[in-house]
Amino acid sequence: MKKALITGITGQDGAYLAELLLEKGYTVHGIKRRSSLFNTDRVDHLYQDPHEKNIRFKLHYGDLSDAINLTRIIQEVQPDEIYNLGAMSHVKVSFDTPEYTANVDGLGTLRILEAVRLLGLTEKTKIYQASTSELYGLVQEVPQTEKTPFYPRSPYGVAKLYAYWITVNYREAYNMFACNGILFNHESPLRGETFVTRKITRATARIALGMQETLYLGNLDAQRDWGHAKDYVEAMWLMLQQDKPDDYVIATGTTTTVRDFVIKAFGHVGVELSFTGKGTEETATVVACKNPDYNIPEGTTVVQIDPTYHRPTEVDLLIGDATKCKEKLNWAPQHSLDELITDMMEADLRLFKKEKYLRDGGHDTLNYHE
Ligand code: NDP
Ligand code: GDR
Repeated sequence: MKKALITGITGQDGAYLAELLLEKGYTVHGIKRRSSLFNTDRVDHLYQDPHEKNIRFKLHYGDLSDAINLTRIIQEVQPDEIYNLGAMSHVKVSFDTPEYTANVDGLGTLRILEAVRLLGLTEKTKIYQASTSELYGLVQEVPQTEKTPFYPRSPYGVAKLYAYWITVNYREAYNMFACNGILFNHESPLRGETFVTRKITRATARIALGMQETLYLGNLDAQRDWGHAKDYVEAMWLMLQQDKPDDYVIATGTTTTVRDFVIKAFGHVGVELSFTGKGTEETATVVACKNPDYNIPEGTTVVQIDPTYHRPTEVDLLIGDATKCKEKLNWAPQHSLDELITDMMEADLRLFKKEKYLRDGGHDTLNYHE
């Protein structure tokens, strides 16, 4: 039975990957951070009581900024595969916390590689590094391939650039099985609430249900190659099942603006939008509401721009060419963008219908101060 260690197991990808590996018969170990509130919502359904026999899912307290802790966990677990998914993963927030982001996203990767090397596990342990299309940054070439030059545009992108190259370097210097998956944006109902897709699907559901009036966004012109996280974790696993370590782009090959994502999300609840105005004056108003379950009057402004969400330097256009991955790993995305949006919208509608039901019945919040 293979053993996997996942950093970032409490995040979107960590949760889907843990499910996939358990299905494949792995024992899964994950690193979670100590937090003053529970932070394991996404993997609670996988939890096993540590008092049971033959535990196949185990969480360890740890942090990518703590080399001693990482080394101890790796020594204890002796993993066949490490998936380094842990990161401060929000591009805009990385401008506010650049040093922390460099430490966790950049040096965190070094700590994992160095622990494996010092523990003498280079022959045994394969490593997956969560690299990103943010490495491409300023557009040099479209679509982007494994050979497109990097030009990151945020402290997050720069930290991930270090992580990318240190992974390549350890592979070449110490003959380690270490791979970079250069993953383009991937989303799901488990996506963090402050990433743009989830922010849009949550707000659309809440506006449709009469729980929110306005969705405030930043740059509507940004174009992203959005896939489904469920498909992308499969590609991570495939990379570590090959005879030789390598780096791969994982993408759908189609790109969409943030504005069009908004139009599609509102379309899901039968609401047709019209965008007017330019720059920070741009707004979206309701032209028609065709679903009798939702009652948003024509002419209601539902989207406005808030410059707070603009980034000091932006990545304008991402579109990936995953030909290498298709040819070598026989991988292709299974979900279209419309299917992804349906999945996310349905999940958020369910979530907020439940919240509205509780709120209308006066049972919505637990107030600890009463
Ligand atoms: P999430 O933000 O959902 O999850 C990040 C995970 O990292 C969480 O489990 C988080 O813990 C953990 N983490 C954060 N800081 C630390 C730390 N200091 N030490 C240990 N763990 C930490 O990200 P995703 O699941 O979306 O992404 C997974 C990885 O893939 C990330 O490295 C991301 O940068 C990268 N990536 C993501 C893409 C995407 O579109 N989703 C595309 C390309 C790359 P906690 O739950 O406690 O916050
Ligand atoms: P990104 O994802 O920066 O591509 O990084 P995000 O969803 O945050 O932004 C995508 C694009 O939407 C624009 N945008 C907004 N973004 C957010 N978050 N909030 C807004 O209100 C908003 N309005 C417009 C952004 O400017 C941007 O152009 C994600 C993360 O998962 C990274 O960890 C990962 O490496 C990359 O995807 C690939």
